[in-house]
Amino acid sequence: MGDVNRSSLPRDFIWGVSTSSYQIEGAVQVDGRGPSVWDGYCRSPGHVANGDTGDVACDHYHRYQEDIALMRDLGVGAYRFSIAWPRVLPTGRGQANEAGLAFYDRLIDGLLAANIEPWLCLYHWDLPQALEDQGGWLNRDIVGWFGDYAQLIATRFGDRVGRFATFNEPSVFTLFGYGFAWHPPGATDPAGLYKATHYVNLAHGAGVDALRAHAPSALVGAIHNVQPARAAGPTAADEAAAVLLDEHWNKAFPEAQILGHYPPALARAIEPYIQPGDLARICRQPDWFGVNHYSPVYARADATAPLGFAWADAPADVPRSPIGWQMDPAAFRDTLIDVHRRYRLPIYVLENGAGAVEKPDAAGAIEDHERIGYLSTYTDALREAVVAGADVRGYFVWSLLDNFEWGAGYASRFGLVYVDYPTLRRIPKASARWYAQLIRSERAGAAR
Ligand code: IFM
Repeated sequence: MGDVNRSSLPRDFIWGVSTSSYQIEGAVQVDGRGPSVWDGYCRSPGHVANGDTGDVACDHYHRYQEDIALMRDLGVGAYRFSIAWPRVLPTGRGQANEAGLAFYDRLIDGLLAANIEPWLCLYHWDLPQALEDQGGWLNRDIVGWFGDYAQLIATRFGDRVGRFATFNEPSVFTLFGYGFAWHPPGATDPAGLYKATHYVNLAHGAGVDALRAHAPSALVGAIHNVQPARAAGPTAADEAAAVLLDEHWNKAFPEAQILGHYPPALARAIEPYIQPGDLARICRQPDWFGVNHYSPVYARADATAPLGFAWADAPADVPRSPIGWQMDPAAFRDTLIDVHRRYRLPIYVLENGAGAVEKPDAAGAIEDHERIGYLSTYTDALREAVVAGADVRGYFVWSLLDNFEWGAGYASRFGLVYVDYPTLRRIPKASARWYAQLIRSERAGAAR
């Protein structure tokens, strides 16, 4: 798509960074936080590389001021983080934990003082274990529990937070948790997957209602992973598998939440769990659409697989990031254009970035030129999407800091800032300097 210059972006375009609670906070037993499903899952052998846990992570709970200072140095206009549900409601419902809420007060106030807009996500996968013990996402009562939690958060922080998201990547934690056994609760249970999908969608609807009722001036959305779902091979069976993956990965949540229906195969699978009025409860016009995007995903036919398709790797000859994820900026551009055409909402890219296995060089620096290359080509692709008409209004790098990368533990690093885990020292990488420079020049361009 040729030459696209910086001025293609809207004047008030937001440049930000993202993180999530379990991946950075640590302090899992501090100030009354209750256990989350990830605390137990990490302790169960074989689930997380190297036996890593989020017990300490980046110790952001105690070092949030230093992390805000890092964001100020980057010059970001916004920071997307998530609340740890078990930190504010240790058993998931009932009595709130004042110390946990006070931590987020301090974080939000610190961000505002640094002129950084807080974007608050209610759920980035750390379900309170006490709720999992009552069935978790397989118990329809969780819809009400989530609504109550959303009310608590909106009431407490709605005076200072203008952007709320209900869920981050709902298709990842449901598909990996109930379809592929890669996340808690570690099941391969198609019926569970379809039930959980529907109850998460209902919880989204309840969450939007609570946020709008108790934080009426806030703008509310959800954050979806959206990637082209491709066939691993040229057969019709693989093509059909890719269509199924597309429904599960890209459409299970936004179609129900924004268009009011499930895509065809999922509609049949979820039908037993749908009660009259459910789709109306789920379908709430959001104020914006959050896109998380890294690379395309692949499926191949497998008649023996519980979901009728198997996860597949990208073709061997594609360009890859240092941790082996396909790099395909054109797919990012096309995804943004598709999301725009399909949902007609303001789009914010709330995650994009590259993972690597890194350590400082002899001079103590992290010269992450491959990440800079990734970010540079992907932000160029974003500009192309805007020129093609996509209403993209912000871009947030995943992630501010290296952090706990779920099943990969601490081995995969996505941060603009390196974390030396033994000492918890933060070292901005070359990509942090690159991003700060990009933001400065974009701001200067917008001011002209
Ligand atoms: O670290 C994750 C994040 O929690 C959700 N989106 C993808 C990131 C990289 O794997």
